[in-house]
Amino acid sequence: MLELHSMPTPNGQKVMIMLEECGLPWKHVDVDIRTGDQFKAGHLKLSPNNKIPALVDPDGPGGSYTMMESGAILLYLAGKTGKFLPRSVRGKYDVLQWLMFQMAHVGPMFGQAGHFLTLKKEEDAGLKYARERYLNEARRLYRVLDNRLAESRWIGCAEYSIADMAVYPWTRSHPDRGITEAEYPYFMRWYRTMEARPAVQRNNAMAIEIRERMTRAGEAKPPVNIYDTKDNAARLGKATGH
Ligand SMILES: N[C@@H](CCC(=O)N[C@@H](CS)C(=O)NCC(=O)O)C(=O)O
Repeated sequence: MLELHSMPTPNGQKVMIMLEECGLPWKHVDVDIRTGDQFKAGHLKLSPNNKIPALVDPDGPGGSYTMMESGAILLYLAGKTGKFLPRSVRGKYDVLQWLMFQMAHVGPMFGQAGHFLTLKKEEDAGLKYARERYLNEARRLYRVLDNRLAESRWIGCAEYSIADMAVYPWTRSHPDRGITEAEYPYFMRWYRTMEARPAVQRNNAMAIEIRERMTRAGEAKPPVNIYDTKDNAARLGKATGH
């Protein structure tokens, strides 16, 4: 059975949606990044960059196969099942462009916007600059998505694909970024279509369940601040003997 070593953050959820869409048997192995599970030796073997998600396929190419990087995992599952990545050369490269767009822009920029906007710190000029920079960039990226969805029913191409699955979980916080039906109507139409999909609904319900289970399991453990980059570098160094 496929194992997803993860936590239901947007990067974890995009793989959960794909696994559900493909109807593959899989299980979630909880990796709580709030209590430092990503720095454990067992997880670092699967994901040397100390991040979730990681996938273990016991029935992979040449035997058991492990993977990090959510975009690569989506491509792997699309290759394994022959689903959600068009066979036509044009369609395939259309989807790849938009998958890369998600990985290079939507994920990192929305992530930074979320970080700075929710940072509990007295606002100074530096924090104001960071908040404005990433919020503006997030809203610009929503504009790119809205423009794309004005001309294409789905993000990657004319069919539902891994590009849609990659973008959706990142956009669940769109109300907090001031994204409205009036200003982003094509994005909102797509978003509703995504939410009507049974696999997406199963993901959303599982994400709550898994997060609650992980919160209960982590209650007694000391927290790790994933934004403390100095501490995180030291943890990685210690875990890998450097
Ligand atoms: N590009 C990576 C990003 C993965 C990533 O940033 N994961 C975050 C959670 S969404 C994480 O594991 N953070 C833990 C840490 O930074 O220690 C992917 O798409 O898989």
